[in-house]
Amino acid sequence: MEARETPAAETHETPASGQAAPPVAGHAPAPPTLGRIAFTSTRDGNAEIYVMNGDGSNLRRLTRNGASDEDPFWSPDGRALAFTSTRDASLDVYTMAADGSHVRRLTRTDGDEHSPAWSPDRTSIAFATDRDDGDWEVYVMGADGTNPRNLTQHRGWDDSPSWSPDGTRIVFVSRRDGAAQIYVMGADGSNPARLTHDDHEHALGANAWSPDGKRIVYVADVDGQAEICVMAADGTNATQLTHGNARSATIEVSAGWSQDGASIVFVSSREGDSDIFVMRADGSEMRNLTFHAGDDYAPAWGR
Ligand SMILES: [Ca+2]
Ligand SMILES: [Ca+2]
Ligand SMILES: [Ca+2]
Repeated sequence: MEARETPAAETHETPASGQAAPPVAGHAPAPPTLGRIAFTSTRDGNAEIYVMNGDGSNLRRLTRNGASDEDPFWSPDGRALAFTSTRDASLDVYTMAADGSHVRRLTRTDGDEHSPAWSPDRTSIAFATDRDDGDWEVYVMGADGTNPRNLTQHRGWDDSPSWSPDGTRIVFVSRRDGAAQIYVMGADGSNPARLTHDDHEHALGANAWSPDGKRIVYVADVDGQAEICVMAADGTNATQLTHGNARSATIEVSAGWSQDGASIVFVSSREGDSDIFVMRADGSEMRNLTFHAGDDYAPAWGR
């Protein structure tokens, strides 16, 4: 496992990014509670989108629909959310204002669309779809749904796009070489390159570029358990952040960054059911924000 090649102690002393929050001896501060976290929960009977403050307070429900509403992703200015819904039959990408109003459907296909990711300049939304022939591809379209383009055009499962903060590159997950691995390509689909080189499965829907552009958080299968890992954006310095217990084959299933890059939000079943957790970017100070028996998943941290 690549993530274990770098001793944790060494990593803490010389973080790959130079940006990791330094641990404070004695009294480590609580994780910053900046911004808002949107997520999906089944707590009210079916999958709906909720938003809460970064400390778990001020929970609000944004969708009320008998269909599944999932996969929220903040617009860069925090005023809107992209999400997916089955309300019109197949999975499609929608947008809504941050208060749940002004819902707009962006895709109209018989195939499925998921994992919408708003570009840093707010003009585009990348997503994954099987609309063509059932083979998943990463697409990009205008933020109004116009001009969809296939960026990957490769046999094999391509999924989970995440933009670099400067908008020039997209990191994604692909099974084109066998087990799911992390790849990066230009925002126009050019020059795809593989970042991870191990035989472990890497979770789909889990990778995210850090706000400073220097790191990528992702989920890797480590000895049968899904764990949160970070690596430098060039694929080096892989470091495993979580170390789940043996109760479940899957512990951590997705991850993203706070806007300031100091914290990571992720989904874990380490306390039984699926909940939203936050921790500092070095893996310390883990906290459960949802504490609800329903399934809570697909977090996105916005301003
Ligand atoms: Ca569709
Ligand atoms: Ca493909
Ligand atoms: Ca829960």
